Amino acid sequence: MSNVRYISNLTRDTYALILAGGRGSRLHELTDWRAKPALYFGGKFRIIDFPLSNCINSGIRRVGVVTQYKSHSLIRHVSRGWGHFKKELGESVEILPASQQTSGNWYEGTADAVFQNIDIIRHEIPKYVMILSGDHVYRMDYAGLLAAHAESGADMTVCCLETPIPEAAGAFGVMEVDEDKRVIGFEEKPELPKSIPGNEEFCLASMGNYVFNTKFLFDQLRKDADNENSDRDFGKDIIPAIIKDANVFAFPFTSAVPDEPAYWRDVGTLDSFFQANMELLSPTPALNLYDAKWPIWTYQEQLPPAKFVFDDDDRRGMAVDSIVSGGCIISGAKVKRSVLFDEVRVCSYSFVKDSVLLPDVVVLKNCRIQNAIIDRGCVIPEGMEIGYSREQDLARGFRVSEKGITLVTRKMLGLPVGY
Ligand code: ADQ
Ligand code: ADP
Repeated sequence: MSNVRYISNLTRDTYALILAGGRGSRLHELTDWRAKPALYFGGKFRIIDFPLSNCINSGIRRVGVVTQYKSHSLIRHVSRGWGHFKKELGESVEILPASQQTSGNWYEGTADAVFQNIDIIRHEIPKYVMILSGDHVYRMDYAGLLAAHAESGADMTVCCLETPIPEAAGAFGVMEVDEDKRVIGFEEKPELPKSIPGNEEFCLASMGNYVFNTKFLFDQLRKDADNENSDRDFGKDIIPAIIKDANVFAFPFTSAVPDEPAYWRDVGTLDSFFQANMELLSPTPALNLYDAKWPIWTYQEQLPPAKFVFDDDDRRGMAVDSIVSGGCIISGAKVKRSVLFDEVRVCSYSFVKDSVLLPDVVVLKNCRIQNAIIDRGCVIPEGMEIGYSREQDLARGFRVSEKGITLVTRKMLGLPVGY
């Protein structure tokens, strides 16, 4: 089965479609002006870089990125960073915005987003279509999934993750499988998920990643398009409708890199976004961005290296237990346990700890910041304290999350909109 030639034929015969149109409403103002897949992550990446890198690292070289909601920065990023593939070599990363294809309408649900691009997929003549969520940070070798799909004789395969029941309730599609991993039940976001027999605290959650035999997929999408009562969604409509008559199998999510833990994070809330960024600061994080075996590719600007300097009063500029990206300058200020994206400036006498600062943030003098997410381009005025008093932060119009993380955006600071 693990015959390399066999697997490379499977990956060559696959067209991957990354669904990247989601709103990410639980991220509040962080996704007011960018789609969730365009959200920054890990010092120099955006979420979309993870599924795209997984495709490339798995040998899948024909990829479509389906966009819809607030797609400007997503499209800019994908075209700058992923636009260099050579069609002549059978490689392409294409952006597929809504309103371009069949009906001229916005995509209704996820199935409609694929349906409206049937002609583009058909043109590629793939044997398999892989539909991937663009909303999650994870490392996955899709070649293993394809091999399992081909071997089981499935019409469709759904990736699944054993998930604690309280986490899955109301949030994920949950499936039941038989001893051969055939899916025999599927409920979209049930309030009371069915547990895994013998493992009562966990259920099998869908990761929103699917492989279909192409013809089977097209047949189901056409059938669904004729059904007036459908929401045109894979989880709500397509999967529950097909499991009785078709061969649908579950594929348990496994690590992309042998000997390293499997990594998957839903960064759908301010707290989980913050937490997943903070985890990267550990000396041995579950997601090792320095691993040359599974590189994460991105678009990066040409920037000078980060700089740490004494200020005029001879105060040392320093950062410890932190990720500091290109173009940053820390002058006479201290940064601790924080993630600083490109071109952040922290000025004299300021102290930043346990925080995520997105690109182009400027922290002026004498600020104290902790437990905060500062959105791109914010200029923090001299002497401002953030994250020290919930009441003070709320009074200033900042958002404070359930777990006490303060979000600051340009708009909240009264800075001009747009960037
Ligand atoms: P949801 O989490 O609700 O459930 P959904 O909003 O359907 O996810 O989005 C799935 C993916 O499609 C995301 O990457 C999103 O960005 C994108 N997307 C959403 N609407 C889109 C549209 N109209 N056009 C283009 N792209 C769009 C799904 C499944 C569940 C499963 C979870 C796993 O329905 O069964 O458990 O994903 O996260
Ligand atoms: P990113 O930081 O993800 O690159 P941008 O800051 O470039 O995102 O914003 C994406 C798009 O949204 C840009 O076209 C920008 O001008 C627009 N935009 C951002 N913030 C606002 C706002 N508050 N009001 C109107 N448009 C905005």
